[in-house]
Amino acid sequence: MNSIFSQFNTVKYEGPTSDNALAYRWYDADRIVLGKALKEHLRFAVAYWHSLAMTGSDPFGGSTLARPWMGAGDPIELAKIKADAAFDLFRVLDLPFFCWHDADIAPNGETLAETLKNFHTMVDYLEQKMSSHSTRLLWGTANLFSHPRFMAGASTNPDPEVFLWSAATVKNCMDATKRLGGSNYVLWGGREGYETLLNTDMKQELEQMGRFLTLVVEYKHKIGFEGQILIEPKPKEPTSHQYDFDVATVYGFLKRFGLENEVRVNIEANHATLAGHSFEHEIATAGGLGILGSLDINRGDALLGWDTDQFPNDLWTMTMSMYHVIKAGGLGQGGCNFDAKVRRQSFTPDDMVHAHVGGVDLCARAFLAAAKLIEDGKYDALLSERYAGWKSERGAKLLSGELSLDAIETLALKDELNPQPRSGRQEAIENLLARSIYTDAV
Ligand code: XLS
Ligand code: CA
Ligand code: CA
Repeated sequence: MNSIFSQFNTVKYEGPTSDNALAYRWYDADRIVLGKALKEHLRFAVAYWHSLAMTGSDPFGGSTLARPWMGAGDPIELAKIKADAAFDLFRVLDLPFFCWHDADIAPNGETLAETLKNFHTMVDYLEQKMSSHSTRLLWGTANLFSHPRFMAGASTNPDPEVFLWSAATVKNCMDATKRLGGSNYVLWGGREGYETLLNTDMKQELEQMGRFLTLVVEYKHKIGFEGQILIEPKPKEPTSHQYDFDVATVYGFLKRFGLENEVRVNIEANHATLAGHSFEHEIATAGGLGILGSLDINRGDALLGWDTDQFPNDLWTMTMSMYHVIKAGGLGQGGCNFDAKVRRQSFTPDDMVHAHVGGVDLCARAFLAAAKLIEDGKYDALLSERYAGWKSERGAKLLSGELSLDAIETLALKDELNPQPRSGRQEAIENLLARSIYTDAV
């Protein structure tokens, strides 16, 4: 079957010295690193919504990416042409996973019943495609934000009819994710937030959101879905205040509804920066709280300050992010999903291939550099030395809870304390990391 990607051979690993623009230089999928193949650590996924459904439009102009499935015709037939192209792109990139929203793979209908019928027709088609391809489903999700009915939110909508519609949709998306062997089910709170508090009962809306998530977790157990349920934090856009602001906020929400052992997070790089954090900060926070689930790989544009979803290109940031992933015990059932889109002017099919090749290589190179840092041990030794006091008998006692505040006062006076400032060694650490990241990664 011909598609816009048929002209491309499968991208192969050719090593760092290759001058073939469409080869992997760093992503040697089967290379064993820290006891496991690189492809099993990273579990790369292609995002259906950006790579197949995105039109190139922005707030100032319409579509620039004219794809064959975007013209006039029978909506299901067009969705099948899109699916054929998707699996052809997966073949070219040779990546192990993909992700979808219901609305990316199937057309909306007039009613809920018709929308669900279209959806299941396309899930059947994807199942058939997957039987002859090696690409698996990393996660499925529901688009509960594009249609006007969701303009005031999905589960947090003031109208319970929208809650009903959304719950029925998520139930069907979870069924489909399970059927297609998905490793995770993601909930991004598209319009779960508010534009103005003047028309918003925040307490009421958070109750609704907690109930919705509890229903999702109960249903996961009811159908025996073995994937993880993931919430994707984002601080703003489209609403000015999104309830799932960042990892720490999500953790507080999960604790409140008793779901902290049931739900993890899918962390997106550009959402981290929109929240005023770094990607590695969000990963380290989730790692520390034991809720790291999966990653959405991309970057923002510091000069624009909105969710530009560009392919990543910063080796330093990605290396430190991978370092914290490894420290958190890895991505487990999660993976690295390219929630990234080509720029508006990059409308040719080869732009799509170049974008993924660069993103894959950047992440693979960063992972290799992070693994090397850990194996080398110098950086970890500097950190251990900085906190060595807490490993002493006195440090351990302070953390154990056996000393009250007044007992600590007695101890402090008895020991005639005289703590001396010590260098934080920031520049020495930066130099150590720079040497390792930019020269030792091969
Ligand atoms: C939007 C989000 C979205 C989620 C899935 O900003 O990144 O694409 O990843 O709904
Ligand atoms: Ca995302
Ligand atoms: Ca985004």
